Amino acid sequence: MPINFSNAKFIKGAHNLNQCLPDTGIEIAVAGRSNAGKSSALNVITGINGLARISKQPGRTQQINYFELAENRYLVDLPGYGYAKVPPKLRQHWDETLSAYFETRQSLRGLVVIMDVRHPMKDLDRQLIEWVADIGIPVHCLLTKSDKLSKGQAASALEKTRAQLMLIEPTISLQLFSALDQRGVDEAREKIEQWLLE
Ligand SMILES: Nc1nc2c(ncn2[C@@H]2O[C@H](COP(=O)(O)OP(=O)(O)OP(=O)(O)O)[C@@H](O)[C@H]2O)c(=O)[nH]1
Ligand SMILES: [Mg+2]
Repeated sequence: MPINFSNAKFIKGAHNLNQCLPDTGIEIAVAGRSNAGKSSALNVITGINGLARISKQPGRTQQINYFELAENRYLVDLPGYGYAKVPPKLRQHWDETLSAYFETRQSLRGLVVIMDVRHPMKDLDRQLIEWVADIGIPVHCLLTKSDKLSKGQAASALEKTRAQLMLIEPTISLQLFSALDQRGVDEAREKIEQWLLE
């Protein structure tokens, strides 16, 4: 039974662990710096324009957002990190909540880390990837906004990042992506589908 990404439906947003969906399904989470292009990637992967915006709250509210793809199969949009204007208390809340999420969530079968191809592997990206890989959660990286670079520049960013990821955990996969020209969308869907059906 292949996954039909265009069935994605926003189910709920959670601010605390006790508001999360019951830990009984199979889910793939998406994380990345604020403004990296997470919402845009989710929209082109599902093919639903505005899907990720549905859950956007006014102000700087951030949430763990659940999108149902099929029975018991979910995409989870995690709060972005690295946004300088987030109040320290809120940042601490998410640091603690997401640590607990990664460490305890049985349903979580893979993490897609979204990075701007022009600035990959910032400190917070690296910390997240090292930590999640250490827990044993599979990681796939999307180097997005690749439309902003020439083919040669993008290829060299890909190889440089691949070498850095190899040193962290050799099983981490990565690819070029663009929400603008939809480069890499099929490859991203394949990875997510493979994890969801494993
Ligand atoms: N050129 C280009 N622009 C992109 C791409 N993906 C996202 N953008 C732009 O980057 C900006 C941020 O995109 P979002 O998808 O909102 O990023 P986000 O990670 O969801 O941001 P937050 O939810 O605020 O953390 C927007 O202006 C997008 O139009 C891409 O592949 N190519
Ligand atoms: Mg967003």
